[in-house]
Amino acid sequence: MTYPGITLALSKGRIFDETVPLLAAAGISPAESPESSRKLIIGTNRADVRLIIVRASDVPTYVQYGAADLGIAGKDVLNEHGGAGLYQPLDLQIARCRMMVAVREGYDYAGQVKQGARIRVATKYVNAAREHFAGKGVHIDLIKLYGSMELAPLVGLSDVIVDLVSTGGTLKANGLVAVEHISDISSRLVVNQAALKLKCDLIQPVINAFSTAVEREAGYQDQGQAAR
Ligand code: PRT
Ligand code: MG
Repeated sequence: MTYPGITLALSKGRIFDETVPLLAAAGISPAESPESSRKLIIGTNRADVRLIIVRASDVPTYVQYGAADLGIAGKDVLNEHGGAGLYQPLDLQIARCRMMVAVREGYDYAGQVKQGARIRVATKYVNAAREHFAGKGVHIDLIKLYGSMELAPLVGLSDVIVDLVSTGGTLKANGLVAVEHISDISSRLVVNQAALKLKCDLIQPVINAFSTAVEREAGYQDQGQAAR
């Protein structure tokens, strides 16, 4: 039952895809892709490292309870989870996007907010939304959704949404516009604190390799900017 090596929790899609190069820097390559395989436990080229594939918002939970030793999760997810029991040693700078407030084109957001009216906010990110509007002194009715937030203002479920934006294509396709930037989001490495002590000889080299890879990538980006 107890696995002697280390278990890393990942979600499939953008986080898995952007983690593969970091794993390669640590000498780890997944035996299969979660897109083509239905397996939830994926082996690697190393007998002492395995991956588990979970929903993005479940990653902190697996690591918190020690079912995974390490995980990779967006700052958005960690903010909603609360981060209890998790050591967060690294900002991996992957799966980057922005947490934004968006409304239907033509909606007078500035006017509504100034009036001090109660606005209805639909979002999956209730902690982030509550903090943001509390900071502005705006009263809100929070409507918790689990996805497709863009629909809510279109069908009269809410006045505004709080959602993640990367290209802006989804907002545009649905006649919505971003009106406020709440925060920049990227993914973090999270580590179970007990596992870090017990399996330090296995976990620390992975943290170090990821850290070096992130610094190298940042260096490339600086060079790219300098050349421009
Ligand atoms: O899909 P599922 O319900 O399982 O969970 P999830 O949506 O949280 O997971 P996933 O795998 O889609 O995203 C994992 C992490 O990637 C998130 O927790 C974020 O930290 C990060 N990330 C980066 C994003 C985006 N970019 C992003 N664009 N997560 C979601 N989106 C969505 C956004 O919610 C919106 O619906 O993409 C749409 C907007 O994209 P653009 O390019 O049209 O602006
Ligand atoms: Mg998604």
